[in-house]
Amino acid sequence: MALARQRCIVSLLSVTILFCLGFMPAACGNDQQDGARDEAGDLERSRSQEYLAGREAPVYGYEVIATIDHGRDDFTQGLDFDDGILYEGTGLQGSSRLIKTDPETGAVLDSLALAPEYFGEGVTVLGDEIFQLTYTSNLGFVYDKESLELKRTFVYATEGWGLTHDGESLIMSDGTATLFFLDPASGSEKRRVGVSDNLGPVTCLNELEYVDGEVYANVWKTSLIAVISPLTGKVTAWIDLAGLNPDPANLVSPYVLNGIAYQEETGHLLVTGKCWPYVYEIALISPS
Ligand SMILES: [Ca+2]
Repeated sequence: MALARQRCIVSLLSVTILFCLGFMPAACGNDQQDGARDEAGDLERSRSQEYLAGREAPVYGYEVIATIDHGRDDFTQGLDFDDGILYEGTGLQGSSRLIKTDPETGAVLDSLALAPEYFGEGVTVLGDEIFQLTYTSNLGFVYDKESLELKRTFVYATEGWGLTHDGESLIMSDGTATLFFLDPASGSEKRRVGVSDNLGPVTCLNELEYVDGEVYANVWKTSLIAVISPLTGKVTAWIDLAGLNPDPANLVSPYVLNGIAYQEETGHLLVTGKCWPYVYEIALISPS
C-alpha cells in the first residue's frame, strides 16, 4: 500500500513539476477537452458506484456553497478549520509546508516550510497548538497556533497519514483500516479501533475530520468519505464527492481528494484535493 503510494508519487513527480510550474488546462475548453472532462467525470462517478456496491450504510450527496482559491502547488495532505482560519499541511519532500489561510479571501496569512527530509502529512488544531504528521519519519511536530513556533515533537510507530482530534485524543490514520487514538501531550497510543462495514475492513483511510462525534475519513484514491463511529469503528454512512474534482481529466492520481475541514458554525465541510485550484465549501445532502 505505502510502497504503491510512494511509487505513484515518484512516477508522477515529473507531472507534478510541470503542473506546479504553471501547466494547467485552458480555462475555456474546446469540444475535445469538454468531452475528455465529461468522460473522466463519468469514470469518477462509476468508480464511486463500484466501490459502494453492496455496502449497506446510507450515502450522502453534496451541494457546493462556495469556492475558495487554493494554491495549485499545494500538495494537500491535511486540512483543518479553527477560529476562522484554515490550516493546511502539504506534502512531498522538499516542498512540505504548514499554511494558514483566510478562507474568506483565500489569502495566505502565514506559512512554515518543513525541513527538506520531511514529507508532511495530516494536521489538526487542538487548543493553542497545531499538530502535524510526517509520512515515513515516525515523527510529529507540535507548533504554537499563533506564531507557528515549534514547541515539541512526538514519535509514533506507524506511517503518518490523516490526523484529527475529539477534544481529548489525537486521532491518526496510517493508510490501513485502523484509527489510532494518541495522547496529545506525549503522542503515546491510548487505544486503536479497526474500521469496517458489512463488506469487511475499510482500508486506505487517509485524511480525517472529527464531526459531531463521528470520524470522517477519506478513502485514499477515491471520492468517498467514510463516516465512522470512533467507539466501534463501524461505518455508519458514506459521503460521495464524485463530480467535485474540478478537472478530472487532468487532476488524476495522485491529485486526489485529500482535505476535509469542518465549519461548526455553518455545519458545512471545506474540502479539497492535492494541487486542486479550489477549496470547496459544501453542504451534505441526506440520502433520498
Ligand atoms: Ca481534517
